[in-house]
Amino acid sequence: FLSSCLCSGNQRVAVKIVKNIECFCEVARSEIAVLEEINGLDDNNRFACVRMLDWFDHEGHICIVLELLGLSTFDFLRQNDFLPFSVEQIRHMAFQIFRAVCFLHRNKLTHTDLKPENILFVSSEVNTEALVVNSKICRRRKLGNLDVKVVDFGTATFDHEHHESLVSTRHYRAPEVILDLGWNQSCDVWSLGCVLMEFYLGRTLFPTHDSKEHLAMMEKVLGPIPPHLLKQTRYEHLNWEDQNSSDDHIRTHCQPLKVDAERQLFDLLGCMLEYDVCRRITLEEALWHPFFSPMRTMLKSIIIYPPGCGI
Ligand SMILES: *[C@@H]1O[C@H](CO)[C@@H](O)[C@H](O)[C@H]1NC(C)=O
Ligand SMILES: CC(=O)N[C@H]1CO[C@H](CO)[C@@H](O)[C@@H]1O
Repeated sequence: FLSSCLCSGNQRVAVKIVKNIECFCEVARSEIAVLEEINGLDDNNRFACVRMLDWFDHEGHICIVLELLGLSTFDFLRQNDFLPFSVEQIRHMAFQIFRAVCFLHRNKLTHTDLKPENILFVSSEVNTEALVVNSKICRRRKLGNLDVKVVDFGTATFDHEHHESLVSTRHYRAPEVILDLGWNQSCDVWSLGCVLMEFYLGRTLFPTHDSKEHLAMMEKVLGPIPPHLLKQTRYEHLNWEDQNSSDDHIRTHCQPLKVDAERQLFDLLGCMLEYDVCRRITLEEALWHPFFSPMRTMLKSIIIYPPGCGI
């Protein structure tokens, strides 16, 4: 439950008020610990993770005071009739998100719940522009500032902590989580692959609420799941052909990735949506992918950056 208020000093902040129920309090306490740790490691605010300003207990409700941010990327897409973001916009947002999450990974954390709802614009100032789509004029809301931040660290998990077997919101859940093979930082990479696809398509890549259908959709879009991964699970064979209604749903909603259009973006997405975690790209590697060359060139003209998430 999130609300904003006017606090002393006239600084507008966001206050996350947590229901006075034990399981929610536990998540909130965990979020506070994570935010204290990662904010403390980033004194100069170089990485796009939300800043916690304070926290307190109000009659048993834990309240977390956070910097006030703008709309989530999900709400923006929704208010914009699900018109996709341009590749340039995706590049700009992805670079910030990847640096932020790579920073978490370097510090032995996995976010586990990356999705458009948890990526917020820093400012929601919008202009409206008119553009012609299919010879009709439509109005598109256009953001003045594409800077984003990652929020919601309630389920972020340190390497040494217990790893819940089921993590992530359905559409962004990695195959190793669905197949119960264990997970680490790579599950964030998968989720971010789905998020970028959603930015590109304007709609979710895998629109489903069922694990088996979810795996079938992955196969439709990305090709067959390697048998050695399935062998370790209760999903012995994925024989989708004898499925009925679900098959139509998959056919209408999932098309194989078209690689030609935006070659570098899709090459990067292919490396992120890799079934086998041993072969999946890490975010540190992803930041050096040619897709981000324009961002690096821009930065290099200002300062020489060390390799890794520091770029
Ligand atoms: C995650 O697990 C896979 C498979 O065990 C391993 O190859 C990879 O290096 C791990 N990634 C991290 C960041 O620990
Ligand atoms: C014959 C057959 O496979 N029927 C299935 C059709 O789909 C529904 C819903 O997914 C299943 O419950 C049936 O068993």
